[in-house]
Amino acid sequence: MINQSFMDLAFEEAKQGESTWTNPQVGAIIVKNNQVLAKGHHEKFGGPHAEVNTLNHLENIKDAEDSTMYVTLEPCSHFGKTPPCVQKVVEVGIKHVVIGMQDPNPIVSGNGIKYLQDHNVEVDVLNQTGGINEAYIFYYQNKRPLVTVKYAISLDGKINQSNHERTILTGKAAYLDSQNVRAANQAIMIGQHTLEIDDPYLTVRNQDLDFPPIRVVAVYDVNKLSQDLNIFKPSGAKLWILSRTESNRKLPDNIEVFVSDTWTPDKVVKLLAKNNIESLLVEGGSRIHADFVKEKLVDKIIIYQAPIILGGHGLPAVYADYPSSEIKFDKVQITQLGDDFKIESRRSE
Ligand code: AOF
Ligand code: ZN
Repeated sequence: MINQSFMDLAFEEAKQGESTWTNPQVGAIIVKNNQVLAKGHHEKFGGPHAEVNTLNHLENIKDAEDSTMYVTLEPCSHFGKTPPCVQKVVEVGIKHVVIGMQDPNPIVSGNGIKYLQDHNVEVDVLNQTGGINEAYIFYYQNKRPLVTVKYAISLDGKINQSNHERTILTGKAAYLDSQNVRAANQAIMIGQHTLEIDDPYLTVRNQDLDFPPIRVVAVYDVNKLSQDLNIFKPSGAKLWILSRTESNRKLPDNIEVFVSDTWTPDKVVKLLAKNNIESLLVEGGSRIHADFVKEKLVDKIIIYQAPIILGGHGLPAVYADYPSSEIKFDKVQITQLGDDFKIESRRSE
């Protein structure tokens, strides 16, 4: 018998994993005679998997015998940073494993289920994500990071008062939310114009992260950037500079330069995919947005809209020099944040 409320509990456990970086959030519950005997989740990148943590939380490991494990993701079958969880599950005598979803990671996908079945463990797969691991799932299904484009606009759809200045449009609640959006992504990217006009740090300031997002800037020539830019201030966050030239000076350890003749969105996304980066937040400006729209590399949008009309010569959020490139979005969510609105939407399938 399968009890959905136990799987819901496992998803709640999974969400407590705060520092899983490119690893998935995973939660597990051990149930016997309709009683929850133990709960656990994957706590930290590189640390024990949820299944093992849960078994470790049992008062007596013998209680696992003939029990049911509810686990949000297919238990792993590979020797990675830790030994395979399926071996442990079989070894302790669990008789039934209820799985939220098959692991999209090809190293495991289906192999964990097969191993369990081959060892006479009953397996059920519910095909539920619990609303977690959006980027993880996307990355393995599409072999590239999930790209979110994020910007703030006025009521007349502009991101600034003029091309040469930064305009702060939204209030404190939107600012705090945007910090959380940064924290939820593994890389944040801007173009050269935004780098020079806005001079951002691109760091997450409202929380202390074990793995802050990698800051990615696309520029023409790394050697022509002012050393006074905030992005060069000492930081625990990595900085990847995508340049057309090599750097002619030694840079601090947190900075890496990648060289190519052009840095099209496709190339950027491939570089990130090669480095196992599952999510990218593109934060401006309007030309880089246009580049991503042109290549249809926008999977999500997050817009903060402020109750102000700017008029004048400000830029639109997507400033394109091509006739049209339509991308449709759905699953629109609108939240009010102070006086501003947050509009969040996923690209239509
Ligand atoms: C996790 N936590 O609770 C489970 C995972 O890098 P490794 O060796 O820790 O392996 C990561 C892979 O293990 C991950 O992509 C997924 O396929 C599988 N399951 N991973 O980090 C967990 N159950
Ligand atoms: Zn595992």
